[in-house]
Amino acid sequence: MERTFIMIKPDGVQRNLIAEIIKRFETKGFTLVGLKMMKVSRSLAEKHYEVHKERPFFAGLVNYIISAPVVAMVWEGEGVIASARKIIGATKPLEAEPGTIRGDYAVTVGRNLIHGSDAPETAQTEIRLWFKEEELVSWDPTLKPWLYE
Ligand code: DAT
Ligand code: MG
Repeated sequence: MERTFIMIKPDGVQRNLIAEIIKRFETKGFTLVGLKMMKVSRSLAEKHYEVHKERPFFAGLVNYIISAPVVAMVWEGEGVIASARKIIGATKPLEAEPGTIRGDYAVTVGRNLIHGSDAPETAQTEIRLWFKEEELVSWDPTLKPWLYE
């Protein structure tokens, strides 16, 4: 089963959207295998967004991520990496389709509520960066036969 790293960013926490966001992945049929609320250190934020470190928005992005708590999660399921990206919507919320999280609840790219890994390799790297092995819980949802043939 595939796993992906999802983070509710500080604006999602401050805007009381934690439950609404979690609900979308849960009701879709994905399985929560890791969950923690945390204040992100500058070094973790910089590591997480390392690919963007030469971009002009990097400093603002890091300051935003460390400005208030986040909710870090790992979700599991068939095709969860690409599906979560669709549930999240386009990076620029004004271009995100209605029905997506960013399309429904956000306006600007600098406050786009949520992060989701973009590919299998980044999912693996990000899960390792944010979670210790013992923080991830493998379990067998009783609903599974009703979600998968
Ligand atoms: P995504 O979060 O959809 O994977 P990304 O990986 O391209 O998008 O960028 C990471 C984050 O950086 C994004 O969620 C918000 C911020 N960002 C990206 N492009 C930006 C821009 N042009 N101006 C300001 N912030 C930007
Ligand atoms: Mg990205």
